[in-house]
Amino acid sequence: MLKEYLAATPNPSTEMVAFTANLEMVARKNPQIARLILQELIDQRSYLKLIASENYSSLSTQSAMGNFLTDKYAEGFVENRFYAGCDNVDAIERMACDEAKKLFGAEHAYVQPHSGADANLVAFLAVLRKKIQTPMMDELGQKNILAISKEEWDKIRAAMGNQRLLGMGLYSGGHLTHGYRHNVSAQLFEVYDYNVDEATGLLNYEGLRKQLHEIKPLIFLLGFSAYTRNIDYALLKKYADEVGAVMVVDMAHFAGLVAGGAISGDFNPVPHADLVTTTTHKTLRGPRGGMVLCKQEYAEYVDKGCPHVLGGPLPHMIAAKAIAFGEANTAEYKAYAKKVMENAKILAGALVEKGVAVQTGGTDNHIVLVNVAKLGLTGRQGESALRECGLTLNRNTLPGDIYGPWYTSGLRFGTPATTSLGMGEEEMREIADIIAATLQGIKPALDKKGNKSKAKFILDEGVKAAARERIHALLGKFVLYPEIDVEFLRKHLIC
Ligand code: DSN
Repeated sequence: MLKEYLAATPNPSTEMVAFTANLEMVARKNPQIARLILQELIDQRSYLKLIASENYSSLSTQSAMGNFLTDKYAEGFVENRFYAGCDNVDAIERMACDEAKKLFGAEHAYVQPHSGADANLVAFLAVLRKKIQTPMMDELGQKNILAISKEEWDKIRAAMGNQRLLGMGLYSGGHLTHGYRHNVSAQLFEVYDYNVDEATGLLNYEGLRKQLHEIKPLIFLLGFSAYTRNIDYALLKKYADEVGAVMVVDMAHFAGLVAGGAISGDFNPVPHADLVTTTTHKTLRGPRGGMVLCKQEYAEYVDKGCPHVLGGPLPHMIAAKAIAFGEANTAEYKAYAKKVMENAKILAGALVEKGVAVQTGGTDNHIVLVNVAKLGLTGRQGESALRECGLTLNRNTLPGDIYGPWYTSGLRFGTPATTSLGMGEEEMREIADIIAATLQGIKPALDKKGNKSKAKFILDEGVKAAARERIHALLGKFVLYPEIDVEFLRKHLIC
């Protein structure tokens, strides 16, 4: 393929050469995988990405993660490895940590977590270890956390005393790793949750303060997967200090907005929280992975994430994180972060104008939450119908959800990916119009007894065709990775 491309192209682009060579090498070993990689690009170009937690990383970031760094074991931490020959990985990891500290103004950064869930575990274990170093914990420290039996957990709990965690409830927008009963966080801690007001969808700060005083948690966990308003971390840190709680903020969703300065001051958790966890691939637009930022007093505990919690670090992913952090520390990225937020506000406002019920009436970040139960639909019906129309997004539970976590009452939209493509106000209004027309053009299907289905729906064919055409036109103007000539690759991909 590469030879044909070079022969046919007077001015070949580096990106196309690299991608073609890469795909050709994959195709030599497994053409089906090569085809699926290409198909993923075709799909991502064909559907409008409104998943709030997804984005498009740069091709430079992707190149940094696809190489022989993957072959190196480097358990431990910079200059304290359990393997020989880690000089290059040390340099890469040091660089990634420095870039992260610079980007977020953090005292300390740990870039090894493989995901946001891992980052949360590293933070939780760091708090536990710093607070209470017990012989029991040391003994179990090397054991896979999932292999610790219930009896052992009970002993650890008894030895450690206060192990309460206060986190945001799942229906209010909290994440599974914030104490959901089927997640290991619920086994590590005695979990309590706080919730938003069902009528307003907002956090109640005085209520939270009261709960903090009643529960006196070891960890006060903030952050969310689905909440659309700014949170005053400066104020909540004062409340946490009143009861001696360690404040941990999971900023996975909005890290990119913090990095770009679009979320700042009291709403930026980094200067206020004891520890901050994040993913690196959502608004931050880096490779798939996680990270912990913390105050210096937690550094030595956090840096022991591997081997305490994590498997061996992934040096290729750490290299890609360093590239992405550098990309985020630019004026261009600052403008991007601001635009992500502006676009979300425009999208929310335009949906409201069209009679769609937007939770809290709008947004302060990149997320827009819509209540489709008010249109007589489930989130599942809305999600599937919109996908048929060419929009990808996900259903989401809402406070007091009448349909539960599988069907849900809500839809979650996000603007990070469309903004990466370069879309702005005009496109947000067009997207809102398509969403509203689609949601208003669906009816739940009826079963034989006349009961409304929670999954099946009837979508007007005319509405669907019109929506698809409009999405196609939008995506034709904002092409993902325009340097990649998909038609050429499809034609030449050897099967
Ligand atoms: N998948 C992420 C989200 O969508 O919020 C969190 O796990």
